[in-house]
Amino acid sequence: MEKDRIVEQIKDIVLYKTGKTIDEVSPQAKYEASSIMIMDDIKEDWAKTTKKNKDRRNAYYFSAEFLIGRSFGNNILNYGLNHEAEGVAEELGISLSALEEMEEDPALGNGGLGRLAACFMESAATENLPLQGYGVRYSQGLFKQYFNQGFQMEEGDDWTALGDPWSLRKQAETKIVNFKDQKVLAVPYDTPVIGYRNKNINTLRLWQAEAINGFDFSKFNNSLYDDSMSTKNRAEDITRVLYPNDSQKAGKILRLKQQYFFVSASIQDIVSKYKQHFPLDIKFKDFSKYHIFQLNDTHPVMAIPELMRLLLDENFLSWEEAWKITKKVFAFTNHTILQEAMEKWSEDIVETVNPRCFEIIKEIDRRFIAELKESKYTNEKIEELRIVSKGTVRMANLAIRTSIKVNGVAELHTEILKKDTLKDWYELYPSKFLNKTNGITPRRWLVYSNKELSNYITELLGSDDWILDLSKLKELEKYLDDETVLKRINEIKYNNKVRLAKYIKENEGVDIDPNSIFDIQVKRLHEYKRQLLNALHIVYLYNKIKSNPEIDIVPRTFIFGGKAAPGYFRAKSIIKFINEIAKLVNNDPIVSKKIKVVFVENFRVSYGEKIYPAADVSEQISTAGKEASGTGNMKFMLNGALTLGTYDGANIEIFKEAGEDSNFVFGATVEELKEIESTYDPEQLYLNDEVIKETVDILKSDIINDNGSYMFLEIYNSLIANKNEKPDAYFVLKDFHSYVKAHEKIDKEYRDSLSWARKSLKNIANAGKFSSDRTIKEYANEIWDI
Ligand code: BZD
Repeated sequence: MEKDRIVEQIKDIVLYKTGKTIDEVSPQAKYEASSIMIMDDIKEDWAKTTKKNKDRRNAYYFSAEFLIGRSFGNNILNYGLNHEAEGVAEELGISLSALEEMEEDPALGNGGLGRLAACFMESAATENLPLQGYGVRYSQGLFKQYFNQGFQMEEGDDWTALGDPWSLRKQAETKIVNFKDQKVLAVPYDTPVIGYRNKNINTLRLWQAEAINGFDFSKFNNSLYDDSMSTKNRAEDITRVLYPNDSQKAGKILRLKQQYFFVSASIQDIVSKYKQHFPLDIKFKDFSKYHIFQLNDTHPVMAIPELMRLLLDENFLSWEEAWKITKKVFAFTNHTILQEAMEKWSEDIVETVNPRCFEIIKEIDRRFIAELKESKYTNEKIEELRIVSKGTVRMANLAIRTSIKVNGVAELHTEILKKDTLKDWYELYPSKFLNKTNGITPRRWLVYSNKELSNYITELLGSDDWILDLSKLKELEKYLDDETVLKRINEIKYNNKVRLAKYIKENEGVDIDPNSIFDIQVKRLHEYKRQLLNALHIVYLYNKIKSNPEIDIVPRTFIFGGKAAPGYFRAKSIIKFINEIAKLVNNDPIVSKKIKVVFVENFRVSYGEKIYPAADVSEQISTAGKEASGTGNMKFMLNGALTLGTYDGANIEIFKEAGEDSNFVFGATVEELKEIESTYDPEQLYLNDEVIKETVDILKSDIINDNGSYMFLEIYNSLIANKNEKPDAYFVLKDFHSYVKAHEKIDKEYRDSLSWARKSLKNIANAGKFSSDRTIKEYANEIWDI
């Protein structure tokens, strides 16, 4: 029997690794052995896929982040071992979920951009598309967050401390990366990306920096211990940490070194494999037939000069020959319109990282300008488009100039790029621009994380085909008026809420009631995402309940999660503010009967897997025009939450698919904001509006306490700064009343549980568009031609 075979194999691995029998070892050892068993099981399919892909055109996803989440449960599901899994675990003397909890989340990404890369990899493997990932193996992932007196604290995340059974070190394929001031080894670690039930297994290759002559023994023997370690440390520093900024350029030389490190190793890897495979093509005439590189934001853009360098200096092509190839093999995705996130490097930093690449960038720029002058472009326009200007290298310009396609990540976002942010570029290259609305993988975000709902969908549709074709969910609409189905939808949601409540009790120590509305905002902390608006609404409710304890409202639990960049003071202040509100509300004997607030610590992929299935309301409340797409919004929708959202990013497409009447739309549109931008005066709103004043004033009161940090006063000032100062760019007060109204509508509509369930089902049924399978097929057909 399959189960017995697996159990025997795992016991064997345990014995080999520890010299002990299964009942003598820790849960960690059982998890490790089980993972190794899976890696062993898949090895032939993995090798086969690698071999098959060698002869094909491949796409390469170049990304500084792959937020893959835990592998164990997902691999069991995708490889089709899930029917045996519970039974196997039992034979090992442990539960399956206890095994799963042994795994650290590889926190190799900040948020949406990194998680998108992971969803794309899974979808491509599932769709049999040859897509390989290339990135960085950070030894310290994104910091772990905990709270001390409500303040965010950070600690290191040594995610491989107990080993990493999901990657294989490929020592023999090590490369050398040259910087101006040092040379380091790039050692690849390969992780399998297993397609759903198709035996197709692509590869995610992450590079780790190591010293060439790691340790200087002569120095050590002369008791110069610190010195002897320094070369080693300086090399390892390059891949030591993931920069925790998700919306601010890092500007540090080490960051550009990281970027150059991984793209140099990747391009070298790909070029050398090409030469092995086609030894006669010394002019690289067919290189562009076999390769297309997707640049995930500007972080991997140094790949462009690096490819030129390899073709010119190491393979002796002429500039014209090299440029012709380079111009055909890159495509670029933009994820933000926030100016402060746009990467611009000072010339001397680029020069210090790699002088030859800097020279090449300048030459690309020089030729580009000559071309523009030729086409009678004005000096002003040319200045806009230049790659190197005023002492800085603009990475987005280099990417757009070189790429065959440039895409935004939701319809609105792409329109803003074309009409506004990248207007001049769109005029120059209209046919380069296209939209690719983001998506999420339904395997991890529904089948794996919400088994009860997933099984029920299969039961209703009579087959599980929908897992590979999410548009089939549309057929669920025939049950919109079926009371039995609607009741079952509510029951499943309730069960998920019970599970989450238990987990929150264990991990945060807070009691929450599964009968209350679970109203959830989980995402990175940022002013544009407006966690502050959510917080102020809670203050508003608090005041209301205080002045009228008998007030009739449906009990609500407000759940927050998300990390602030350690250097982002305002974002950290907002966390402290929410934690203070939580303390105030939860400790008030009357208020806490109606509302509760909890900010969960260390939100990450594995926490998300427990949270999304339990949400009634999904908070997607960014200032219109600021959130490029959002992907959390899609995870909530697929799990049956109703969206409370602005007309922003992919929310707009969610409303379009599921209908505005199944969701709660509020707030000013991009156009409306544009109109009032120059005259907006929040101070007047504050002074002339009793409700707003009373709500905002809590920041100045002694009801809550910022422990002398002045954080709350600083938030207060930022909210009401008038039009002659620096008025709030995120229009929190502007949207406040509209937001309050939308919440009142939620309160009203939740009382009719069948009608709520119908809206929930409507959302599930119309989530098909947001499968990353759809997105990745669009990339494959319209950009990559694979
Ligand atoms: O990318 C996010 C956007 O903010 C979301 O709207 C969008 O849905 C996702 C996926 O397209 N951007 C990021 O997550 N950006 C970063 O994490 C990041 C990381 C390093 C430097 C700059 C930005």
